[in-house]
Amino acid sequence: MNMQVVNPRYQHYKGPAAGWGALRSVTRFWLDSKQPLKNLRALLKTNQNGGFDCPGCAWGDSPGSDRVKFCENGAKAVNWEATSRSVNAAFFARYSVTQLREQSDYWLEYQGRLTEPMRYDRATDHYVPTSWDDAFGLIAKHLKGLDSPNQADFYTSGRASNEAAYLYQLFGRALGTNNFPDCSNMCHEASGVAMSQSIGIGKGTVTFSDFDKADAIFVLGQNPGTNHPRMLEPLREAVKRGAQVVCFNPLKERGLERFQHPQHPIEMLTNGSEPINTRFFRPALGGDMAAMRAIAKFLLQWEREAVSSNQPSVFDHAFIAAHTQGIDEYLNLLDNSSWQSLVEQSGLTLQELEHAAQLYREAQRVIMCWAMGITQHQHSVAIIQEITNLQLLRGNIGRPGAGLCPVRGHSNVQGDRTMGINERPSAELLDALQQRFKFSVPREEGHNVVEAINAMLAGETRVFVALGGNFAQATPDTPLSHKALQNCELTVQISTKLNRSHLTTGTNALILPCLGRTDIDEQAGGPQAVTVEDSFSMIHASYGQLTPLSTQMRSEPAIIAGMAKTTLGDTPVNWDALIADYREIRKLIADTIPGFTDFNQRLLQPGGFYLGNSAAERQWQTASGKANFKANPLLEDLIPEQAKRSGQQADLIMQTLRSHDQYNTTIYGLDDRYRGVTGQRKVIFANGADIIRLGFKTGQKVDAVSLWDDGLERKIVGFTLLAFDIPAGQAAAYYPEANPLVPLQSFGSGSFTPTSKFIAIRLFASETDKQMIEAKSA
Ligand SMILES: Nc1nc2c(c(=O)[nH]1)N[C@H]1C(S)=C(S)[C@@H](COP(=O)(O)OP(=O)(O)OC[C@H]3O[C@@H](n4cnc5c(=O)[nH]c(N)nc54)[C@H](O)[C@@H]3O)O[C@H]1N2
Ligand SMILES: Nc1nc2c(c(=O)[nH]1)N[C@H]1C(S)=C(S)[C@@H](COP(=O)(O)OP(=O)(O)OC[C@H]3O[C@@H](n4cnc5c(=O)[nH]c(N)nc54)[C@H](O)[C@@H]3O)O[C@H]1N2
Ligand SMILES: [Mo]
Repeated sequence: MNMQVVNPRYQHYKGPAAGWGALRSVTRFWLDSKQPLKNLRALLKTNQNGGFDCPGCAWGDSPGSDRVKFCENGAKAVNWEATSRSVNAAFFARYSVTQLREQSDYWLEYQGRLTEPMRYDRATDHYVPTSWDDAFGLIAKHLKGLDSPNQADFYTSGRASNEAAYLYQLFGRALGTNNFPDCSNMCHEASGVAMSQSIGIGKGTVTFSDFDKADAIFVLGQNPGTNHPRMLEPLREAVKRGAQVVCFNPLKERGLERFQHPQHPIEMLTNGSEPINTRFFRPALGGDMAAMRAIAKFLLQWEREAVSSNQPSVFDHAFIAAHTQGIDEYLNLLDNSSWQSLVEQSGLTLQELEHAAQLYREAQRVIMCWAMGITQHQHSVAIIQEITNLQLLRGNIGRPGAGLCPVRGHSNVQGDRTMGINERPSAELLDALQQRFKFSVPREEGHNVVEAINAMLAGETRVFVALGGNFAQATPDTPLSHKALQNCELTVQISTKLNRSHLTTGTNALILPCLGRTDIDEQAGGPQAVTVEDSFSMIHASYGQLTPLSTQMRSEPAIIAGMAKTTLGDTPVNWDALIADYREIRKLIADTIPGFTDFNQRLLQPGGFYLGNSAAERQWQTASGKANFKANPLLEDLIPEQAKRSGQQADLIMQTLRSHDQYNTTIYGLDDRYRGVTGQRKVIFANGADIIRLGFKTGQKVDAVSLWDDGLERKIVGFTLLAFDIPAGQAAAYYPEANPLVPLQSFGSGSFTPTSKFIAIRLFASETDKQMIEAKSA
């Protein structure tokens, strides 16, 4: 997997998910890390007691300590972090920032780990070495020079540990702001918003053991074969014991079809594989709300038939009476939703919808899982509330084998929220902080990601600090987001690897190199553990295993404490003492965050501890004290008004998604094995019939523009059009290459999440192609 250029290829992939293909791929990445033996030792410590938490996804660990607990893409994440290549002062002396900007995202991260603190020198357009003290001094000077603390934004990506996140929010709030935009704003925000309103808690209600008990597992808008490979095992086990695994996905993702277990020797030797799903439905983009509503409408019809013929009820009346409110209004809405509108919007036939409803009804215990195909739409909050309504009808929340499972992305994104990384913090959290630390806690709401970009563009935000992530590439409307960062007086990136955000500098800019999950974190009090929370609300410790590449790197908590101490002095805490021994941070967490009493002691439990979930216990922390049926009207038209007002007709509706060789904006390679794509990422998948209808040929280079009414041209150029097994009218392209098409103002109602899975686009024969042809014929 050297940075060699492979000829772009495109060929149907016939193999199963995981299996030999995965093993081959892991081996390549592993050798390429340049320290294969060290990394093998590290890999075997992934997700083990006394080892580190996988920096990949937020899927929980299977109980039992004898199992290998990493997957192909977890191994890639580990090898990517644990490389021996370094991006140091010599590297930055060699390349100017302008030169670096010419390189691909793939090339940038491939250069290795950031190993020294660097300051951007505008005069020479180079990053130059700086000391930690000078870096902290520059940050303090800028923060103290603000007219209001709300002129600073503190971004967090979801890899930060609980300890780092807690200190970060404490620092920001002690400074006086709730400006904590985070990757969650672009990810599962809608899940948190929807579930908080419906069931009084924004987190999944199931744990690992529920997957062994469910009669049906619905997987909506998720591609676990690539993004949560460890989830394939429980899905396959479920199919084996006769449970239903029902997928809703417009794409027949390989990882949702067949699975070869990399840790089952017989399956590997015989090249056997097992099915992952029992039924696959392919809805329209954004069609899941209508699909869920149709299932509920069938249940209502069958419930009425059961009542009139004295058959057992379809609804769980005891649960509904004791635990919910709002059912009448909801049932009215079901009666008033026409079958025709549900069929049209879902993109599924009435027969398919009825079949899905039967599968749902026949299962005594149902788990609903979902990810980005559900959360990145204009009406995501309503879609998730419809999923919840359905579960409430049959009492499928708060009993074994049933519940809601928003499958999180980043390995600690859920924990970061628990620690208070939230631009709209609860009064409970703010009161607890005020009481414990005796400073006047800011009560005003802060910026989410979209609001932060708007504030930077307007010149209201002057300092931008990022605890990880790649803000420049992860956000929508790329050129605008870049302009926003460049508008700041100071941008600070606390990072492990070089990315485009480092090259999209404010007037002043800093790169602060930090330790990653795999690195040993040695402090005055000895090597430190950090903690994380997975999608099942399990909290456990993570111990780095590898010697850091450079003594100049610092841990995230140490960097935050350094910024805080230089800016605020020893208030509201003695920052140095917290860094000497992270148990001191955990004591503060125990004092202020519910559920963490005796934090340090409970961490000693093998496998960690369960934080608990009120809804799982059928306690509803809503205003009504009950679980709420939410009667949201169906959108009349999924295409937003603003797109229609552009006066243009969309050719296709496009979603942006992840390839198999990437972790968000981190590109590990140019292949997408399960979709048959090799050596390229600038592709647009479309239906063969659409390609003909629009007058193109498969393999042709095209440009795409998106429709919006603000007069800006949003365009991506020179993408190869590929005929793919995708429903008519739809297209798909990779994130982040397609992000310039997502309008900043196109976000979910109530969630502010960019609508990355629903973009109205038009296609044109590529200008780059035309220019080439003209050049040739000249
Ligand atoms: N290896 C690897 N692991 C990862 C990540 C990674 O990039 N690489 N990213 C991590 C992060 S932060 C996250 S949030 C998760 C993301 O995990 P996923 O949500 O699985 O990621 P996406 O690639 O965005 O896939 C979205 C899926 O939803 C489908 N889809 C799109 N629109 C719709 C729709 O309207 N309805 C339905 N039913 N389906 C739809 C797409 O076809 C696709 O299969 O993975 C995490 N894990
Ligand atoms: N169009 C479109 N846009 C999307 C999405 C989509 O599906 N489509 N998905 C959205 C989603 S779900 C998410 S979560 C966001 C992701 O947004 P981000 O979390 O901001 O982006 P990442 O690509 O995960 O960040 C990668 C960078 O994080 C840094 N990093 C890695 N590990 C560590 C660490 O341990 N500590 C620190 N300090 N830094 C580290 C490295 O420098 C690396 O370059 O993107 C969103 N954007
Ligand atoms: Mo995410």
